[in-house]
Amino acid sequence: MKPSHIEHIGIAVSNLEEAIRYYEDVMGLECYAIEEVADQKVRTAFFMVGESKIELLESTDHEGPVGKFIEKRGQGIHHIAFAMEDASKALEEAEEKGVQLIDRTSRRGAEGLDIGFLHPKSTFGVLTEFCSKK
Ligand code: CMX
Repeated sequence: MKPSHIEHIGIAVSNLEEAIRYYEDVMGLECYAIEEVADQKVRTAFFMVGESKIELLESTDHEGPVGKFIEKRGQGIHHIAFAMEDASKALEEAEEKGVQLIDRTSRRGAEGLDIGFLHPKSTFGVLTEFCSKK
């Protein structure tokens, strides 16, 4: 298992529109998609930076993962997502190496990608996502 690149960095924000304005006006990036991911209880906005992306995450439910994160820790970097050949297989391999998983198999995430998470308790405090296009 080896990631090809950082697919995206997820950033938890309280107000998606305000954060989009910052990335557009100050950073000069273009928001190319806004998408609600009901399953994850978030609204997302995407910006390309080279071959990686910034994914802004606004919670749609204070009991959802991003709602709870902001309540406990405030806005900020929420997760790092690595592009893998096959997210399900990568999850399986990580588990074999003793990593605690959040998802045992991949599920459908934003942009139609297959995604799955490793638990931050097992990854030095960084919520880690695997993504693949399959
Ligand atoms: N990064 C690092 N640590 C985190 C974290 C994060 N994003 N989210 C929670 N934690 C830590 C908490 O600080 C807490 O630590 P302590 O026990 O030391 O206080 C611990 O994990 C448990 O946190 P919690 O608030 O009780 O939350 P839960 O255990 O209910 O859930 C987690 C935590 C990571 C399992 C859950 O957020 C999850 O399943 N995340 C994966 C899905 C997700 O985040 N989806 C949103 C993004 C979707 C997308 O990209 O489209």
